Amino acid sequence: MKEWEDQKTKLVASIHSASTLDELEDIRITALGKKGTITGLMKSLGSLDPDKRKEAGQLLNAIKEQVASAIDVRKVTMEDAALETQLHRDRVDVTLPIRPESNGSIHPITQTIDELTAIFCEMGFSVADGPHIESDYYNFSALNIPPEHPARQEQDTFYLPPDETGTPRVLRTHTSPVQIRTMEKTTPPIKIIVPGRTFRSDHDATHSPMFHQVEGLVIDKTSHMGHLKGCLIDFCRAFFGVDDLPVRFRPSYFPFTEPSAEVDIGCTRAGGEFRIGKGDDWLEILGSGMVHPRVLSGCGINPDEYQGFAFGMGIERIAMLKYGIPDLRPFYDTDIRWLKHYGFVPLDLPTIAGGINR
Ligand code: 2NL
Repeated sequence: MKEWEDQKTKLVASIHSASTLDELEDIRITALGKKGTITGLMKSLGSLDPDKRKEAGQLLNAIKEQVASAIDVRKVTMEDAALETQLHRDRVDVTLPIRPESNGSIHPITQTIDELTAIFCEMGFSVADGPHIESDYYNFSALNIPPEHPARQEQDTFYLPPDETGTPRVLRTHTSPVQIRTMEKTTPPIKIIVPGRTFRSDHDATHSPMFHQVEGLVIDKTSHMGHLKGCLIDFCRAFFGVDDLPVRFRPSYFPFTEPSAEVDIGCTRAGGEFRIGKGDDWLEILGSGMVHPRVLSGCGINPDEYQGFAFGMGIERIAMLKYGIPDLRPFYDTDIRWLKHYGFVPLDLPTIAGGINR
């Protein structure tokens, strides 16, 4: 039995000094394999006296377990070391400049989101996001959109099978559900923008079933229509890079805001030319309004204490206007030639004067 202990000590020492997984496997086979030394000793137990057999059996079992566990421990150590080496070898230094021959580019939607985010963040907004799959409540009811409203119709909305509780689900048709979720869980002041994907069952030359929107929400005790106007005028001028861009507010209607206003910017269409800036014509780019008291109270915010404004716009639309992109459909074609033409140089960091350094 002393021999067995010595044999174990030697085995464990060789396990510790094994330097490859193959070597370790050889040791395992030699000791614990079908024809292994320990397996052999186990087999020979049968020839011992019954009174000695029990004690010897227990000792051999303990030895076998100690050897097996030493192998397991060594194996994990070696695998960890191998992974460490590989991670070190495959390390990528993301701070290196891009290769000059790189022909990747930033998609205009990404660029536009980066630019408008920079503008609103400069004004003190934070960015929020949320799920694409929403309940009917967050997408419609919480926004004071009545059950019979045309926006809820199957022609316009992608309905999904209800969840396990039977709640009807939709692909969000606007990013507003994210603002609802934020109002539910935050005590004002709130000042967020929500850029993201939205979905409507509409597909033609000027509509895509998946498109992008950015919405904004400001809730506090004192924000009023004057703040809404100042905020959106500043945004339009910064985004289009025209200091004296005319901006006009037109009365409108949305179920979730009261009063509501659509926002037009000045442009010219004289002589076949289209240009944003001072001119003889107007172009609609935004919807906005003071958040409806019913929407606030539905989120647990007291409308007698808090108020605020909200707005929304289509990102494809403002990207097309700013960058002179004539057609909506190629946005989603991943056509490398289109991306080369309309894409942006990577690492051309967005600034609030975005687009000028193109
Ligand atoms: C448009 C108009 C708008 C909003 C979106 C909003 C969200 C909440 C509460 C109140 Cl949670 N309003 N969003 C308000 C006015 C207009 O979007 O033309 N979008 C493309």
